[in-house]
Amino acid sequence: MDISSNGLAEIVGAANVLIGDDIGDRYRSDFLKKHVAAPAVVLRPASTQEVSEILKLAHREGTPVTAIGGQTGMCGAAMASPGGIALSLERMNRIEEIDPASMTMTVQAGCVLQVAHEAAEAEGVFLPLDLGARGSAMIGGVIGTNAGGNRVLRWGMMRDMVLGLEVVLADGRIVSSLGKMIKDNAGYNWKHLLIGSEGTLGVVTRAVLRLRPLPTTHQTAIVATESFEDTIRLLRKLDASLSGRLSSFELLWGDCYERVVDAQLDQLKRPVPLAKGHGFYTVVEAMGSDKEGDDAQFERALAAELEGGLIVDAAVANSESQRATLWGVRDEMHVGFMNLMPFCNYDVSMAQSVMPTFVARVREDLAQRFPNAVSYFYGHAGDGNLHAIVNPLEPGKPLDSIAVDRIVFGVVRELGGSIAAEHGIGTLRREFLDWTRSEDELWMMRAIKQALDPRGILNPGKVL
Ligand code: LAC
Ligand code: ZN
Repeated sequence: MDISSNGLAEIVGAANVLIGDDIGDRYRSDFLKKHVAAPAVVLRPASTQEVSEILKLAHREGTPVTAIGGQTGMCGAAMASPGGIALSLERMNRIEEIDPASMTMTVQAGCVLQVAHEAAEAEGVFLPLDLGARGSAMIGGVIGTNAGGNRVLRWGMMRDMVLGLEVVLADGRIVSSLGKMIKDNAGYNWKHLLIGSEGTLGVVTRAVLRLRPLPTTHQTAIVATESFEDTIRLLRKLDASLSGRLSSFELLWGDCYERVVDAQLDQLKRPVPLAKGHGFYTVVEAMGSDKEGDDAQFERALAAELEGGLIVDAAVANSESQRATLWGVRDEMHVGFMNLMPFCNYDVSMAQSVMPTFVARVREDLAQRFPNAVSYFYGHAGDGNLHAIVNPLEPGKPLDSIAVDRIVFGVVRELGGSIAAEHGIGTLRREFLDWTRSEDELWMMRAIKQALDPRGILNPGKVL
């Protein structure tokens, strides 16, 4: 597109049209730094109206547009097309309203998740969705990927928190449905179609989010179990004995835990919170509002399982700094895997009952094809969502990620799981979408895409 003469500067102001060297790295890559985007221009609109004007223009000219936020995605969905527009929502970062009576907050898409957390908390209310990238991920991106994170077990994924949504469609049409209702069954729920569509069906500009009572207590522990079956038994028992207060259940396979805590001790001087050598380690957290009762309930629940033998070792956080240490094991796992880079990483889901089969089968199949391969498993076991890190360790050869994908997704498919639990499809998983979705499902997706974006300008090449 001809950037100088097409009126973009009139829409967003010259200072918000970035070209050439002014396009910083932040607009060119995402969390994994696997992808490099080369947009012709970065535009930073300040309002929904400006987004609409940009899309009208792009639609007329057939220019690709990729909405971008905090760039913490992991599948390349926010990598703008070469020669296209990167539409950064960063200036649309306002919290427009917090309505404690209705338990909602209305935010613009460029608001950083942690800023939304803190604003809600300041009003005595709670936005439950949380993830490691909270300090940079923006609400629009979190909605675009339907992000999950560490508290899905109790409060659900992002889609469970979006009550109202405003989007700009490919032709510039603004569709605004910023209601505050939990229940709204008037016709097709287009909102849920847009959530998780990775910028391919519309650009999210504002949302009404559902809030919850702010927990005033939290209890955090790391517990060891010997078998996967025991771990899931523990999950079910704690869910019941903590009266629904169980908020996180983050599992690490024993060898994964060892690798991470060794590296964290070495590099971050973080003490190892629980002795190594057990089969499984889980960061468990409960949240509540009963200052006297909650700690006691948590300790009773853990003590019962220690006594009963389900838990074989445990460390309970007695202070905020101990809590941070325990969560550090999980939130900063990458420290343990730096020297395995580049590696393949996965976010798959399946029934919890087949998870041990999944791990065993992946390891077997990997060993056959790549005799030196290493694989580590962890994840949101409470949600049936596992992460895997795999390096085939073929010195001197480039990473054969497609071969590893085939192995991992082959097992996922056999076990009836999903190849993309929470990170989305982007470009990284696109070739495998039909391993997890039927022809008819794909037909339906294409029909929707065609109807909403007939010229194919919205984030082309992503998802489908
Ligand atoms: C996690 C991210 C990678 O759970 O989804 O650590
Ligand atoms: Zn995750």
